[in-house]
Amino acid sequence: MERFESAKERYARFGVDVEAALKAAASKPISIHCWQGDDVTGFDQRDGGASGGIQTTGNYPGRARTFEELKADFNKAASLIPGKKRINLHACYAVFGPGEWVDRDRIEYRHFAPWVEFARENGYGIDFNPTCFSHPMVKDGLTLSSPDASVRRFWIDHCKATRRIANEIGAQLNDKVLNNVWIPDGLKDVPADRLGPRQRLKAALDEIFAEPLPNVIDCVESKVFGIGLESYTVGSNEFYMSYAASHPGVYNLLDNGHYHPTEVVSDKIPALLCFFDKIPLHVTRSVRWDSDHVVILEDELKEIMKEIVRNDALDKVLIGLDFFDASINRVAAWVVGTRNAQKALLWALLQPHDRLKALQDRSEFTEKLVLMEECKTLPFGDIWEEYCRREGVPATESWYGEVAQYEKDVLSKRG
Ligand code: RNT
Ligand code: ZN
Repeated sequence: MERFESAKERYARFGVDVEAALKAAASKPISIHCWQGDDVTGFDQRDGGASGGIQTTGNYPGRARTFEELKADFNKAASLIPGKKRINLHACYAVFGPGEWVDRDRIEYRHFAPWVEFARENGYGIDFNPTCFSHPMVKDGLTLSSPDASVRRFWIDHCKATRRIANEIGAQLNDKVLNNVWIPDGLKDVPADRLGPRQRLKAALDEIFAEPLPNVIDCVESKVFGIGLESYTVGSNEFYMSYAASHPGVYNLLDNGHYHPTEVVSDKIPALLCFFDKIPLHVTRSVRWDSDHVVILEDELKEIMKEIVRNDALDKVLIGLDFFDASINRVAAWVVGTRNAQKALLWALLQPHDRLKALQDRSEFTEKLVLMEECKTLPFGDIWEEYCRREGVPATESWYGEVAQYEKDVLSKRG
C-alpha cells in the first residue's frame, strides 16, 4: 500500500491520474479466445485439429477434450486474470447433446445455449466466429472463394448460421456480439487467376451480410499468407479493407500477425480511426511468421494500447486475443498472454499523453523524447500489483503455483 501511494505520487508529478487509469483498465473488456485451451480443435469433428494455413505445435499434456474440461480450464485461467472478460468462441465449439450432431451449415443457437449459460453464470460477454477451416468441405484450400458452387454454398450457409447465432447470443446477454469471418483461402503456387477468387469471395460476403441483425457487429480478417498457401491469399489486406470501407456495418479486423514484418498494427489503428467507428483486434505474437505465440509485454503491444488510449478509442477498439501454444501448460499460456494484454493496457493508461502530444505539436521533440523515455522507468509494477489486488487476483508470479497445482490435480489426469 505504501509503495502504491508513493508510486501514485510519482505518476501525479507527470500529470497522470492513477485512480482514473485503474478504473478505465478495469472496465475495458478483453475477449479471450476459447481455442487456446484445446489447440483450436473444437468439438464438432472426429479428427479435430487445426488445418487451413494455421498450425498448433507442441504436445504438452492436459489438453481440454470436452466442453466441461474447456469451461473448467477457462475459469481457472480467468480467476488469475484481472479485468473484464469476454469469451471468444468459434463455431466448431458447438455443444451437441448425446447422439446429436449437425454439420456446420446447420448449426443453431441451441448448440451454443450452454455457452451462454456459462457466460451468464460467470459474468462474461461472448464473441463469435464462423469456423471455415479444419473441415472436409475446405476443398483444395478454398471455402467462400471456391470455384465449386457447392463448396461456396456450404460455407455461405455456415457463415449465415453463425450470424444468426451471434445475434441470439446478443439478445440473450443484452449485448452486441462480434462475429468475425476469417477464411484460409489461398494458393500454394503462382496463381493463374487472382481476380476470380476475389470476385467470388465478394459475392459470397454480400450474401452472408445481407440479413440485418441488430445484435451483431460484423467483421472480416485479412492475412498475408498461410502455411501451404504461400503464393496467394484471397482475403488480403486491400481486399477486406476495401470491402469494409464500402459496406457500412462491416468492420476490418486487424490481427498483428497478419502483415508484412515491418508493418505495425499500432500505426493502422489511428489510420482506421479516421474512417471507422469500430476496430476489432486480434492481439497475438508472430515469430518469423503468423505463429501465434503467447503474447508477451513487448514494445509493439504497448504501442497498440497507447494508440487505443490516447485517441480516446477504448469504446471503438474491440480487443480480442488470438494465440495458441501447445508446447507449454495451456492454462498458464492463457494467463500469461491475457495478463500481458491487461498490463500493456494499464501501462498505456498511465502515460502522460496530453503533455506528450502538446510537445509534439510545439515541435519540442527533444523534450518529448526525454519525457517518453523517463516515463518508462516509473514504478509501474507497484500500480499493477495494486490493480491485481483490487481485482482480487494474485498480484505476482505466485499465480503460477495455482496453475501448477491444477496441472497436478486435474490436467495430468487427462488421457
Ligand atoms: C488465422 C486467423 C484466425 C484464427 C482463429 C482461430 O490466421 O488469425 O483468427 O487464428 O480464428
Ligand atoms: Zn486472428
